[in-house]
Amino acid sequence: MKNLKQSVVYQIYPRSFKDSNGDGFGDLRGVIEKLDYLQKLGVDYIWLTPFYISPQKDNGYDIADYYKIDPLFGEMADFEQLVEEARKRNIDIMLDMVFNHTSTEHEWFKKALQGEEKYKNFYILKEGKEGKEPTNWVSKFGGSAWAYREEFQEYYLHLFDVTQGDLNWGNPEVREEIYKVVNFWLEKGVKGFRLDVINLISKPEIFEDDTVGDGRRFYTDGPKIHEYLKELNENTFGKHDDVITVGEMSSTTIDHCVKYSNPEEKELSMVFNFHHLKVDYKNQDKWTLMDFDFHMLKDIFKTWQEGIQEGNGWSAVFWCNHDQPRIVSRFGNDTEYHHESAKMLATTVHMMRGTPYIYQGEEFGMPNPHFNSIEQYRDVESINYYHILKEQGVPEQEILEILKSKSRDNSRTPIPWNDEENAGFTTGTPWISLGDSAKEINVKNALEDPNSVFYFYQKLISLRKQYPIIAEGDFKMILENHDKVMAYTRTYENKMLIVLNNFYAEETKVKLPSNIIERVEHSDVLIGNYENTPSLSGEITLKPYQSIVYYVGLNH
Ligand code: TEU
Repeated sequence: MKNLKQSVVYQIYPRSFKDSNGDGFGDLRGVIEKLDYLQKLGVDYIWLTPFYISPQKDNGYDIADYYKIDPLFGEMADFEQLVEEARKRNIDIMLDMVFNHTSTEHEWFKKALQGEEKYKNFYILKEGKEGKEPTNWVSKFGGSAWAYREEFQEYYLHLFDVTQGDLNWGNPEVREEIYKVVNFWLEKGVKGFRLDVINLISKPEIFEDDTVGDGRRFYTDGPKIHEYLKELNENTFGKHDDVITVGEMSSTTIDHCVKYSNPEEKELSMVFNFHHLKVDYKNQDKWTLMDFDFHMLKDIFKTWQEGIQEGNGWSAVFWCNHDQPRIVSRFGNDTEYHHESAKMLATTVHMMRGTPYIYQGEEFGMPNPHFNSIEQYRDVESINYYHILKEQGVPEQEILEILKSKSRDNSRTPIPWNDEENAGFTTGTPWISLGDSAKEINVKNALEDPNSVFYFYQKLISLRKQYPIIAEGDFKMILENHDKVMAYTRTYENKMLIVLNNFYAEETKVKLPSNIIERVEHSDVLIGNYENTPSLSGEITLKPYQSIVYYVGLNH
């Protein structure tokens, strides 16, 4: 059985990973083709984002049939072969389960529209208030969270797109259906689940206007969330001791996350939170341009790393996923210090307490694509906000700049495998353009260069397996007031890791706390992103984007 704390998960967005049949969309057979590459990297699990039958309004997060594979991605035999081939390489499969909502093309929703009471009760339908929406809640993708349907003579709730109707978890029949889905995939040999926006499933008893916000405080970590998760666990994955789970937690709190992920609670194995990825939002609004606030980033990591540890919970640690811009373009430097900053960012997260997640392309430092026209975008959220910002009178050029740094499509461009036509992703026309760097920053080049970002990730992954301190050590933030360096220690038995990361393109000095230096008996450099690394001393000069991990034996 795999040790969760020593494992690393690799996220695949199949439609952009590798196309095997020339239709321009990546698919499951494409994933099978690249398993040797993933084995070389050394990952333990692959998380596949949704490939089930879907109208693809939200690229598969709008599921119309939980049991079948969308022809875009292949068929069940392909999936079964993928499980088997991955297993041969000691890689297990984690599936993405979207249970907060279904597509409005799901047969439950269709039956509800036809007036079947049983299925109307699968969704959240409410009467309007004085000819308007039942509440003023705002959809995460813009506009009202309610849509009126003539057939219902009522509004239904959709926290996301209008084609994604929220399920009514208060209805035990809905919960039973969900358990069936999870158990179906468990029988196929799946060893992990990523649960999409799972902390939004428990809606309040009473629906009321939010006079201070967009409504999220009423349904985020809602009243019965822990009860629902315990019941889900007990009826599905909890019956298997080799299955891991991760909950995607939107706008959550530490106290809830401890409860979600403390093994004693029997809910989930670990949790994602997104607070560290909002440090470049002006007034918490994503659709603005702002440099990231480094002190805020440090504060958030300190609070979360130390807080979850105290409550005996477990985190999924990460920078990238299919909803986030590429990290090297965001908090790093995708020009002059591309390699250095990609490696530094990798070190920052992989040495933390938690299970690291790598998003496809991150392992060779893939940057944002730098799109220049609205026609290049495909994402429903980006296109909605393009129109919302237009209506607000924001000039076209400014909107394009915002999208260029904030759009979810930044992470959704095809993986460049080599420097051939379409970077070897497809022999057809890719569903979304390749990034502008594909000729230089691609898998082929990364594999040919022994100093590449790829081999650095490979090393980080293997260190985690060799050194228990990386998996088990206590976390403590140090040098909290330093303006350029994120520094922390991990301690385990009589050993310590000292992790130093310069987040800026200038040289900088750090003075290590004397109470640490006094305890050093001997020290080695575990990993660093420059050829020459200074040995450990009270004062160290870090080069631009330099990161160093010291492995220290303590004298007491
Ligand atoms: O994302 C949840 C979520 O909260 C994101 O939509 C996030 O708020 C947004 O991307 C930031 O701008 C999950 C999936 O990861 C996402 O792809 C889906 O669109 C969404 O749920 C709905 O299922």
